[in-house]
Parts: sequence; structure tokens; C-alpha cells
Amino acid sequence: MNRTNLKKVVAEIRKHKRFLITAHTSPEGDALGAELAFLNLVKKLGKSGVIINEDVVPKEYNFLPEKENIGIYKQNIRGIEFDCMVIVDCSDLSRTGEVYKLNKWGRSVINIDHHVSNDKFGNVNWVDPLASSASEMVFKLYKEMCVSFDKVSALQLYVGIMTDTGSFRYTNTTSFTHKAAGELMKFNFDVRLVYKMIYESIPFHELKLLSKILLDIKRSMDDKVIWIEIPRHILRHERLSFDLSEQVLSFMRMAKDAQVVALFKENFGVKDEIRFNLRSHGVVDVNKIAQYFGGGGHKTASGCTMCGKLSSVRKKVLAKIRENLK
Ligand SMILES: [Mn+2]
Repeated sequence: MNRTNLKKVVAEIRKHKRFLITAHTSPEGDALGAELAFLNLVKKLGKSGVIINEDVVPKEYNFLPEKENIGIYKQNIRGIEFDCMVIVDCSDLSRTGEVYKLNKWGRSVINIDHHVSNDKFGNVNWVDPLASSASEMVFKLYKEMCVSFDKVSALQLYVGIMTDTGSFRYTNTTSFTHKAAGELMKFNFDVRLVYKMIYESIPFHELKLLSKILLDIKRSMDDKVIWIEIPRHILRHERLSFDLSEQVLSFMRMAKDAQVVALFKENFGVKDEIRFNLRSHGVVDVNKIAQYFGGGGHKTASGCTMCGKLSSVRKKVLAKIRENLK
């Protein structure tokens, strides 16, 4: 089934010449790696493409080669022409922010994603929930199309695979994931430096802020749920040098007996908009919980954006988590 869909993606790429590539809002390693490597792929096939994202590249990914090829929706959309739109790492069109609206002529849409909650919004859909990352899927695409990697595409894909697997320690890590990473590593980039750039480059004052935020972690339901609320006023700036949610979640998941960890954060810019993220050690399906509220993701990692007050969203979601505990 997935093999057929991969072949359909290949056929669709061959049919078109100019690609508009995008991924989700607040892009992280996988979104950026997959879209940059996809752009490289089409260029190597003698075609052209542009990347447009809703949000800017986070600081910790500034080292990514060719990241200057990523345009921003509000700034760089004048005169864009394309005959095919490629959307990676998005479970539905709204995850692109407003970027999907650029497809006003109804051009063909290729959907490449690994979220089990994907609603198959594309004309061609290749959705593989068993893939560790969208970047691992783009890796397969290179293989299928017999396009060779180079130092740049190898690093882009490695970053995507590394970040989405929690540096090869989450349950989505398979032997194929390691094989792919091993093949990419042959290009001799500095994996230690890559890790340092993404995870160990936090300015001291932001580290202090992180440690202050961590003081507020709470527990419920016999320690089976560890959660935190992050109100807007705690963060003086919208942009930190690291992925705050990811760091807080990975700290909380160290808790003994935790089945689910939950983070509730007030979004900047929009009043009464709450983003919540859930992580599970595998017993509880947090994709199901996020989907109940209109979000989605994976069995062990999911998220959702909701309207409401921080505490009322938190209460509703915790109640739903309680129903799902084992
Ligand atoms: Mn991903």
C-alpha cells in the first residue's frame, strides 16, 4: 500500500516542473530537513522549486545549509509560480498556517507525512505512520528515484531524523532509521556539533528562565500524569534560542511512573489561544486524546491548538487523559 503511494509520489514529481514546498507552522528539525532536502531533490532532477513557510526558521536551526532558501509567507510570496504543491510533515492543510491558500488555482498537491492523524488532504497522499519522520520518507524518495545524496542533503535529512526520534531514542526509531542515518553519516558532517547546535546552545539567561519554568511542574492521578502550565507573561520574548516546549516535555518525561506528560501554553499574539502538547511512554494513545479536541499527531506525541482560558483547557484535557489511563 505504502509502496504504491510512494510510486504515485514519484510519478507526480516526474509530471511537474515547478514546486511550491511547505511544512507546518513553528517548523522544527523534521519539517525543515524534509522540505530543504525535497527542494534539493527536485533541483537534482533538473526542476525548480521554492519553499514558503508560515513562520521563520528558529534560531537553533540557523546552521542548516541552504536555510536561506526558505521564504516566509508574509514577506516572500509575490510572483510565485508553481504547478505542484508539496506539503511535508503536516497532518492537515491548516497545519501549514495560511500557506495552503497560495494554491488558489487548485494545482496538484502532494502530501508526504508520518502522522497517523493525517486526513489525506492531497491529490496524492503518501502517509506512513511507521516512518520515524518526514525526513526518513524523503530519504526513501531519493532512493526510489535513484538520486544520490550529497553533504548538504545528507545533513538536512539527518537533522530531521535525529530531532523527530529524540536523537534515536523514541519508539519510532527502527532499524531502517539507523540504516538511513548511517548512510547519511558517510558524508562526514560533525554529528556532535549538530547535536550541540540544536540542543546545547542555550544562552545562560534563557537556561535560568527554563529552570524557573520547570519549578511549576505538577502531578495528578497518582503521578501517572505530569503537567505544566506556561502563561504568556512568563516569557518576555516570543523567540527563545531553543524549543521551550520540547525541553520542558523531555524534562517531565523523566518522571518515574508517568504515563502521560502534558504541557499547556498560552500562545503569543492571539488572545485565549492555548497550545497543548502530550507525550506518552506508549501505554496511552495520546493521538486519540488530541484528536478528540481537534488536534492530532502520533500515538506517543501529539498536540492541539484550542480557544479558551489556560486553566479551563487544562482541566478539560486532564479529564480526558484520566479516562484513557491504564
Ligand atoms: Mn515529523
